[in-house]
Amino acid sequence: MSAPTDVSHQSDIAKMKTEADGSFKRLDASFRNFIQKGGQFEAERDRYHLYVSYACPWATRTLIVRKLKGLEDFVSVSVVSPRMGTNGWPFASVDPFPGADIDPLYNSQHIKDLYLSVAPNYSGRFTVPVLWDKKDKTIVNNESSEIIRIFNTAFNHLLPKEYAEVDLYPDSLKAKIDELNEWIYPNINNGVYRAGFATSQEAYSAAVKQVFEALDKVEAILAGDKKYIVGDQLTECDVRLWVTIIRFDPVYVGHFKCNIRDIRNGYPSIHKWMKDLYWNDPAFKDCTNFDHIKTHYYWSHPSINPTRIVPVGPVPVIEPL
Ligand SMILES: N[C@@H](CCC(=O)N[C@@H](CS)C(=O)NCC(=O)O)C(=O)O
Repeated sequence: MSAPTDVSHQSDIAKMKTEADGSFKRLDASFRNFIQKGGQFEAERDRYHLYVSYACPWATRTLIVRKLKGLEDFVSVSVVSPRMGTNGWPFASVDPFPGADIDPLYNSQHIKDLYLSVAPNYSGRFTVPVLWDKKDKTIVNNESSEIIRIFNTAFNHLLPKEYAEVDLYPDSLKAKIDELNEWIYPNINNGVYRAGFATSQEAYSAAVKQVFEALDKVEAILAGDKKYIVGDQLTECDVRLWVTIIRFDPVYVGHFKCNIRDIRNGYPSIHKWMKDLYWNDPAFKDCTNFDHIKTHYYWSHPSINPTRIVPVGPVPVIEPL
């Protein structure tokens, strides 16, 4: 038997390289199929499985939308351990962290096993979320922005009216949502990573400036007690931004050096919007696990935090309303 191929350059975040100027570039996701009528992947009850980490903002987007759309019986979920090591994300069978699951389908040890079972020559990173098809035993999609669009519409004909009617990307607001996604993603969602993973002062300084300029813009949008970012209803824009904002004070301020201001003291309107969603909508609170969030970042990036010490604060991790 030949020795297994070494994929540690894909699974070990400590081996990840930045660009020549020290900046971090995120690779595009590889599996981009949709669930749709007449296609390979039809909407069916209990056919799909979602592999997530509570720590990961991209995965948490999909968890929140699954709950907002009442898809619990259609899409089952497994949560990995937050301690992402040299083999990437482990299941509880390898690292029984509280709140982590074993892989109920194949008893995989790591997320990478699923990718390699589908595509033995896969050359990308072994990321979560993964939307998995239990019938064809393959990956449907591993790009959260597309998975939330799938969840928004693909199962509507099978859902009770109250859930079918939830529309996070309504026709009337599409143009505005697209416009906001276009700058919120690079400057805030991915901006904090560009600051945190930078390996040169210049790349870091440029990224952190963009993060705070974009937060200033969001603060202006939410000023005057506005409940939602676009129009007067919850949209995917709220979900996509919220997963980054909820991690900001506990993680990004310290670990990713995004410390010009924090949310609780520096952005009153964003802070209120964030707390409203957390305390008033169970889809947000129930999909948030601060222990997984803090442990993941401070433990999993030894090049940024070699001692792996997880800071105690902020206390409380989220303030009351
Ligand atoms: N484009 C992907 C990005 C997902 C992503 O980067 N996930 C991170 C966790 S926050 C991951 O799994 N990283 C593992 C690695 O890079 O080794 C999405 O939005 O779904």
